[in-house]
Amino acid sequence: MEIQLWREILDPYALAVDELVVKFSHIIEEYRNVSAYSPIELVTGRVKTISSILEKSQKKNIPLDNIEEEIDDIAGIRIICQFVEDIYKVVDIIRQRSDMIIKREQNYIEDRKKSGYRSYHLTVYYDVETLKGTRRLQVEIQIRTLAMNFWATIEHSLQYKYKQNMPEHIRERLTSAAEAILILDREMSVVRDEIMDAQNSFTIKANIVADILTNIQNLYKVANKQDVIKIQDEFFRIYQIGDREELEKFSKDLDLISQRYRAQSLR
Ligand code: 0O2
Repeated sequence: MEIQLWREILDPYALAVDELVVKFSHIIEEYRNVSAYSPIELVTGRVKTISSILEKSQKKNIPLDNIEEEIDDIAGIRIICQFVEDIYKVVDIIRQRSDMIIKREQNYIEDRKKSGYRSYHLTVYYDVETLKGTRRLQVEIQIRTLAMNFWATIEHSLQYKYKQNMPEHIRERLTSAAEAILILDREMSVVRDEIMDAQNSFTIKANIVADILTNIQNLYKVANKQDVIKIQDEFFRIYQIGDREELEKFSKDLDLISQRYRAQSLR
């Protein structure tokens, strides 16, 4: 096939990859903007090289006229997460979107490959707008943890180096490394709960502080200025200690004080 024809075929896939990388990166932004933990750590994308497409079509006996239908990873997105739980969260996020229609799901985490490969694969239909109109393309989204990605990247390079002839001792090493990665992901899942607790605690504390500040601001309108300054100093003292329970107690006491002042001002 002529190079120009390949360009015409691959161009819309490049657009799909660019758009999807922006969209998934924006999800990270949305989480960060509300100080929440993002299930997506990193997003990358690539269009399969011509030689890799030809190699796959030869291996799978796919006629060149059918490559777009039968090779579903011409456009590939890779989403890297910190924890296994995040992968399922990302799958849910994708399921709920209207701009990606899931065609196929392959859960190589539950059902890992003989090689030891683990990852969650989604093949989705995604529309791009071109000069010739709307094109519905297939895109493969691979979702995996940092640890799974580390293993897969190394294994992929070794596969490339040795083709079908990977020495047995290297294959064995890779299998035991895959086992170690599995254990690492499980260990990290335990830490994830701790991180979630810390994040929740952070959000709760931020909300208490916001309530206190609103109350103090309102007190300036109805209470004696010297009294409010004393309350404010006490707040700064407790805030510096950083104890959430103390802050909670202070906030409740302040609610009562505010109610009393409000009642007085209504008399
Ligand atoms: P690339 O672009 O070089 O990574 P199927 O349609 O299921 O019959 P297919 O299309 O090969 O067969 O799908 P599969 O098996 O889900 O693999 C798709 C991609 O997953 C591969 O792309 C790899 O990126 C990744 N993958 C699958 N198995 C392995 C594995 O054992 N080790 C590693 N490192 N990656 C794997 P390609 O086609 O290899 O191309």
